[in-house]
Amino acid sequence: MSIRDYVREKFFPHLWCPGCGHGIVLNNLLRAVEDLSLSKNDLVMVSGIGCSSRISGYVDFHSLHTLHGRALAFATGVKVSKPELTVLVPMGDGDSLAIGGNHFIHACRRNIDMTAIIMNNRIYGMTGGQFSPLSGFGTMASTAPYSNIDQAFDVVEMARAGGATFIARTTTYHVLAIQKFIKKAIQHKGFSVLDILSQCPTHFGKRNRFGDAKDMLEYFKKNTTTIGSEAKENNPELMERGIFLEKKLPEYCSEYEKIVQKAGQF
Ligand SMILES: Cc1ncc(C[n+]2csc(CCOP(=O)(O)OP(=O)(O)O)c2C)c(N)n1
Ligand code: SF4
Repeated sequence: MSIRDYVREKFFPHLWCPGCGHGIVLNNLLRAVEDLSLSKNDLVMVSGIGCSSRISGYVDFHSLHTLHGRALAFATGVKVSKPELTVLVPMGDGDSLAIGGNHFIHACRRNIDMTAIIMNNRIYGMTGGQFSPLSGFGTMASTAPYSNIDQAFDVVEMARAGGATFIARTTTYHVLAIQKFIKKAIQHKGFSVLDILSQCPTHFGKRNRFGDAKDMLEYFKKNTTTIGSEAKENNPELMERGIFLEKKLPEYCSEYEKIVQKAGQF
Protein backbone atom coordinates (compact mmCIF):
# COMPACT_ATOMS: atom_id res chain seq x y z
CA MET A 1 0.00 0.00 0.00
CA SER A 2 1.23 3.49 -0.71
CA ILE A 3 0.15 6.57 1.17
CA ARG A 4 -2.15 7.60 -1.70
CA ASP A 5 -4.15 4.41 -1.23
CA TYR A 6 -5.32 5.75 2.13
CA VAL A 7 -6.60 9.01 0.63
CA ARG A 8 -10.12 9.64 -0.67
CA GLU A 9 -8.99 11.69 -3.65
CA LYS A 10 -12.46 12.45 -4.94
CA PHE A 11 -12.97 14.89 -2.04
CA PHE A 12 -9.92 16.96 -2.95
CA PRO A 13 -9.12 19.83 -3.08
CA HIS A 14 -9.68 20.00 0.67
CA LEU A 15 -11.52 22.91 2.28
CA TRP A 16 -8.79 24.05 4.67
CA CYS A 17 -7.37 27.58 4.30
CA PRO A 18 -3.82 27.96 2.96
CA GLY A 19 -1.41 27.38 5.86
CA CYS A 20 -3.93 25.63 8.11
CA GLY A 21 -2.22 23.14 10.43
CA HIS A 22 -4.90 20.49 10.02
CA GLY A 23 -3.43 19.36 6.67
CA ILE A 24 -0.13 18.67 8.43
CA VAL A 25 -1.96 16.43 10.89
CA LEU A 26 -3.66 14.58 8.01
CA ASN A 27 -0.37 14.10 6.17
CA ASN A 28 1.39 12.63 9.19
CA LEU A 29 -1.56 10.53 10.26
CA LEU A 30 -1.55 8.90 6.82
CA ARG A 31 2.18 8.24 7.10
CA ALA A 32 1.71 6.68 10.55
CA VAL A 33 -1.03 4.38 9.29
CA GLU A 34 1.02 3.42 6.23
CA ASP A 35 4.07 2.71 8.42
CA LEU A 36 2.00 0.33 10.53
CA SER A 37 0.73 -1.33 7.29
CA LEU A 38 -2.81 -1.14 8.60
CA SER A 39 -5.52 -2.44 6.31
CA LYS A 40 -8.07 0.20 5.30
CA ASN A 41 -10.78 -2.23 6.17
CA ASP A 42 -9.65 -2.38 9.81
CA LEU A 43 -9.59 1.38 10.28
CA VAL A 44 -12.47 3.58 11.36
CA MET A 45 -12.33 7.33 11.70
CA VAL A 46 -15.11 9.00 13.66
CA SER A 47 -15.35 12.77 13.79
CA GLY A 48 -17.77 15.50 14.85
CA ILE A 49 -18.07 18.91 13.21
CA GLY A 50 -15.39 21.54 12.68
CA CYS A 51 -12.56 22.28 10.25
CA SER A 52 -10.58 19.55 12.05
CA SER A 53 -13.45 17.09 11.84
CA ARG A 54 -13.46 17.37 8.05
CA ILE A 55 -10.38 15.16 8.10
CA SER A 56 -12.59 12.05 8.12
CA GLY A 57 -13.75 12.94 4.60
CA TYR A 58 -10.22 12.78 3.24
CA VAL A 59 -9.18 9.33 4.46
CA ASP A 60 -10.27 6.22 2.64
CA PHE A 61 -11.08 4.33 5.86
CA HIS A 62 -14.50 3.49 7.21
CA SER A 63 -15.62 6.89 8.39
CA LEU A 64 -18.41 8.54 10.33
CA HIS A 65 -18.82 12.29 10.22
CA THR A 66 -21.22 12.82 13.09
CA LEU A 67 -22.38 15.62 15.44
CA HIS A 68 -20.35 18.43 16.95
CA GLY A 69 -18.97 17.23 20.28
CA ARG A 70 -20.28 13.70 19.98
CA ALA A 71 -17.50 11.91 18.10
CA LEU A 72 -16.32 9.98 21.15
CA ALA A 73 -19.84 8.78 21.92
CA PHE A 74 -20.29 7.45 18.35
CA ALA A 75 -16.77 6.00 18.41
CA THR A 76 -17.52 4.18 21.67
CA GLY A 77 -20.50 2.51 20.01
CA VAL A 78 -18.35 1.43 17.04
CA LYS A 79 -15.57 0.07 19.21
CA VAL A 80 -17.82 -1.84 21.61
CA SER A 81 -19.66 -3.50 18.74
CA LYS A 82 -16.49 -4.30 16.73
CA PRO A 83 -13.52 -4.30 19.13
CA GLU A 84 -11.19 -5.71 16.47
CA LEU A 85 -11.25 -2.37 14.58
CA THR A 86 -8.75 0.45 15.08
CA VAL A 87 -10.72 3.55 15.94
CA LEU A 88 -9.30 7.05 15.41
CA VAL A 89 -11.16 10.10 16.69
CA PRO A 90 -9.84 13.46 15.46
CA MET A 91 -11.45 16.47 17.17
CA GLY A 92 -11.09 20.23 17.39
CA ASP A 93 -10.43 21.81 20.78
CA GLY A 94 -14.00 23.12 20.83
CA ASP A 95 -15.39 19.78 19.68
CA SER A 96 -13.45 17.76 22.27
CA LEU A 97 -13.39 20.02 25.31
CA ALA A 98 -16.27 22.51 25.08
CA ILE A 99 -19.44 20.79 23.85
CA GLY A 100 -17.70 17.39 23.97
CA GLY A 101 -15.98 17.86 27.34
CA ASN A 102 -18.23 15.47 29.20
CA HIS A 103 -17.76 12.72 26.61
CA PHE A 104 -14.04 13.32 26.76
CA ILE A 105 -13.62 12.79 30.49
CA HIS A 106 -15.82 9.70 30.49
CA ALA A 107 -14.02 8.16 27.49
CA CYS A 108 -10.77 8.70 29.43
CA ARG A 109 -12.30 7.08 32.51
CA ARG A 110 -13.46 3.96 30.66
CA ASN A 111 -10.08 3.32 29.09
CA ILE A 112 -11.67 2.17 25.85
CA ASP A 113 -9.09 1.28 23.20
CA MET A 114 -9.16 4.18 20.78
CA THR A 115 -7.06 7.17 19.79
CA ALA A 116 -8.35 10.69 20.44
CA ILE A 117 -6.46 13.27 18.39
CA ILE A 118 -7.08 16.84 19.50
CA MET A 119 -6.23 19.20 16.65
CA ASN A 120 -5.75 22.10 18.98
CA ASN A 121 -5.77 25.51 17.28
CA ARG A 122 -7.15 27.25 20.41
CA ILE A 123 -10.19 28.61 18.54
CA TYR A 124 -13.42 27.66 16.82
CA GLY A 125 -12.11 27.82 13.26
CA MET A 126 -15.13 26.70 11.30
CA THR A 127 -17.63 29.10 12.82
CA GLY A 128 -15.56 32.25 12.69
CA GLY A 129 -13.10 32.45 15.58
CA GLN A 130 -15.04 32.16 18.82
CA PHE A 131 -12.87 31.34 21.86
CA SER A 132 -12.63 27.75 23.07
CA PRO A 133 -11.67 26.24 26.46
CA LEU A 134 -8.10 26.11 25.15
CA SER A 135 -7.82 29.72 23.90
CA GLY A 136 -6.45 30.96 27.20
CA PHE A 137 -6.55 34.13 29.24
CA GLY A 138 -5.72 37.29 27.32
CA THR A 139 -6.36 35.93 23.82
CA MET A 140 -8.56 37.70 21.30
CA ALA A 141 -11.54 36.02 19.66
CA SER A 142 -14.68 37.09 17.81
CA THR A 143 -16.54 36.48 21.07
CA ALA A 144 -13.84 38.21 23.12
CA PRO A 145 -13.07 41.42 21.20
CA TYR A 146 -11.64 43.06 24.35
CA SER A 147 -9.68 39.88 25.30
CA ASN A 148 -10.66 36.56 26.80
CA ILE A 149 -10.89 36.32 30.61
CA ASP A 150 -11.43 32.51 30.71
CA GLN A 151 -8.48 30.39 31.79
CA ALA A 152 -7.55 27.45 29.54
CA PHE A 153 -7.64 23.77 30.40
CA ASP A 154 -4.38 21.86 30.34
CA VAL A 155 -5.36 18.93 28.08
CA VAL A 156 -2.65 16.69 29.47
CA GLU A 157 -3.74 17.19 33.07
CA MET A 158 -7.38 16.87 32.12
CA ALA A 159 -6.75 13.55 30.34
CA ARG A 160 -4.63 12.29 33.23
CA ALA A 161 -7.28 13.18 35.80
CA GLY A 162 -9.93 11.52 33.62
CA GLY A 163 -7.95 8.28 33.51
CA ALA A 164 -6.51 8.11 29.97
CA THR A 165 -3.66 5.60 29.82
CA PHE A 166 -1.58 7.13 27.00
CA ILE A 167 -1.10 10.89 26.80
CA ALA A 168 1.21 12.82 24.48
CA ARG A 169 1.57 16.32 23.12
CA THR A 170 3.32 17.75 20.09
CA THR A 171 2.84 20.44 17.45
CA THR A 172 2.48 20.72 13.68
CA TYR A 173 6.08 21.96 13.56
CA HIS A 174 7.28 18.61 14.95
CA VAL A 175 5.98 16.39 12.18
CA LEU A 176 8.04 13.29 12.95
CA ALA A 177 6.73 13.34 16.51
CA ILE A 178 3.16 13.43 15.16
CA GLN A 179 3.82 10.22 13.23
CA LYS A 180 5.61 8.56 16.13
CA PHE A 181 2.96 9.43 18.70
CA ILE A 182 0.07 8.41 16.45
CA LYS A 183 1.73 5.03 15.88
CA LYS A 184 2.33 4.54 19.60
CA ALA A 185 -1.19 5.64 20.44
CA ILE A 186 -2.68 3.17 17.94
CA GLN A 187 -0.54 0.35 19.34
CA HIS A 188 -1.44 1.22 22.94
CA LYS A 189 -4.27 -0.91 24.32
CA GLY A 190 -6.41 1.67 26.04
CA PHE A 191 -7.62 5.24 25.66
CA SER A 192 -4.94 7.42 24.08
CA VAL A 193 -4.99 11.21 23.93
CA LEU A 194 -2.80 13.24 21.60
CA ASP A 195 -2.80 17.00 21.97
CA ILE A 196 -1.46 18.38 18.69
CA LEU A 197 -1.03 22.17 18.62
CA SER A 198 -2.16 23.19 15.14
CA GLN A 199 -2.24 26.67 13.59
CA CYS A 200 -5.35 28.52 12.44
CA PRO A 201 -3.81 31.55 10.72
CA THR A 202 -7.22 32.72 9.54
CA HIS A 203 -8.79 33.27 12.96
CA PHE A 204 -6.43 32.66 15.87
CA GLY A 205 -3.35 33.94 14.04
CA LYS A 206 -4.92 37.06 12.62
CA ARG A 207 -6.77 38.15 15.76
CA ASN A 208 -3.81 37.51 18.03
CA ARG A 209 -1.20 39.08 15.75
CA PHE A 210 0.73 35.85 15.37
CA GLY A 211 1.61 36.57 11.74
CA ASP A 212 1.20 33.96 9.01
CA ALA A 213 1.33 30.16 9.14
CA LYS A 214 5.12 30.13 8.99
CA ASP A 215 5.32 32.51 11.97
CA MET A 216 2.91 30.32 13.90
CA LEU A 217 5.06 27.25 13.23
CA GLU A 218 8.09 29.23 14.43
CA TYR A 219 6.11 30.05 17.56
CA PHE A 220 5.55 26.33 18.22
CA LYS A 221 9.25 25.71 17.74
CA LYS A 222 10.34 28.52 20.07
CA ASN A 223 7.72 28.16 22.77
CA THR A 224 7.77 24.41 23.37
CA THR A 225 10.40 21.98 24.59
CA THR A 226 10.75 18.29 25.34
CA ILE A 227 9.56 17.02 28.71
CA GLY A 228 12.05 17.62 31.52
CA SER A 229 14.52 19.52 29.32
CA GLU A 230 17.10 21.96 30.66
CA ALA A 231 15.37 24.66 28.62
CA LYS A 232 12.23 24.14 30.71
CA GLU A 233 14.19 24.59 33.93
CA ASN A 234 15.54 27.87 32.63
CA ASN A 235 12.23 29.01 31.20
CA PRO A 236 9.18 27.54 33.00
CA GLU A 237 6.88 29.28 30.50
CA LEU A 238 7.81 26.78 27.77
CA MET A 239 5.14 24.19 27.01
CA GLU A 240 6.33 20.60 27.21
CA ARG A 241 6.10 18.09 24.36
CA GLY A 242 6.46 14.35 24.51
CA ILE A 243 4.81 11.30 26.06
CA PHE A 244 3.46 12.23 29.48
CA LEU A 245 1.90 8.92 30.40
CA GLU A 246 1.88 5.33 29.15
CA LYS A 247 0.40 2.78 31.53
CA LYS A 248 -1.55 -0.45 31.53
CA LEU A 249 -5.06 -0.70 32.94
CA PRO A 250 -7.92 -3.10 32.09
CA GLU A 251 -9.35 -2.14 28.69
CA TYR A 252 -13.10 -1.57 28.40
CA CYS A 253 -13.96 -3.91 25.49
CA SER A 254 -11.96 -6.81 26.99
CA GLU A 255 -13.72 -6.34 30.34
CA TYR A 256 -17.08 -6.05 28.61
CA GLU A 257 -16.47 -9.37 26.84
CA LYS A 258 -15.81 -11.01 30.22
CA ILE A 259 -19.13 -9.70 31.52
CA VAL A 260 -20.91 -11.09 28.44
CA GLN A 261 -19.32 -14.51 29.11
CA LYS A 262 -20.29 -14.37 32.81
CA ALA A 263 -23.86 -13.39 32.03
CA GLY A 264 -24.08 -16.29 29.54
CA GLN A 265 -23.42 -18.78 32.34
CA PHE A 266 -26.69 -17.98 34.12
C1 LIG B 1 -24.62 21.08 18.40
C2 LIG B 1 -23.83 22.07 17.59
N1 LIG B 1 -23.47 23.23 18.16
C3 LIG B 1 -22.74 24.12 17.45
C4 LIG B 1 -22.39 23.84 16.16
C5 LIG B 1 -21.62 24.87 15.38
N2 LIG B 1 -20.23 24.54 15.28
C6 LIG B 1 -19.74 23.83 14.22
S1 LIG B 1 -18.10 23.60 14.29
C7 LIG B 1 -18.01 24.46 15.75
C8 LIG B 1 -16.69 24.71 16.46
C9 LIG B 1 -15.50 24.25 15.71
O1 LIG B 1 -14.34 24.48 16.47
P1 LIG B 1 -13.36 23.32 16.85
O2 LIG B 1 -14.08 22.13 17.33
O3 LIG B 1 -12.33 23.85 17.78
O4 LIG B 1 -12.71 22.90 15.45
P2 LIG B 1 -11.95 23.78 14.34
O5 LIG B 1 -13.00 24.25 13.38
O6 LIG B 1 -11.23 24.89 15.01
O7 LIG B 1 -11.01 22.81 13.74
C10 LIG B 1 -19.26 24.90 16.17
C11 LIG B 1 -19.51 25.69 17.39
C12 LIG B 1 -22.80 22.63 15.60
N3 LIG B 1 -22.46 22.27 14.36
N4 LIG B 1 -23.52 21.76 16.34
S1 SF4 C 1 -10.56 28.60 9.59
FE1 SF4 C 1 -8.67 28.04 10.65
S2 SF4 C 1 -8.95 25.89 11.28
FE2 SF4 C 1 -10.46 26.36 9.67
S3 SF4 C 1 -9.49 25.75 7.75
FE3 SF4 C 1 -9.08 27.93 8.03
S4 SF4 C 1 -7.09 27.99 9.06
FE4 SF4 C 1 -7.89 25.92 9.29
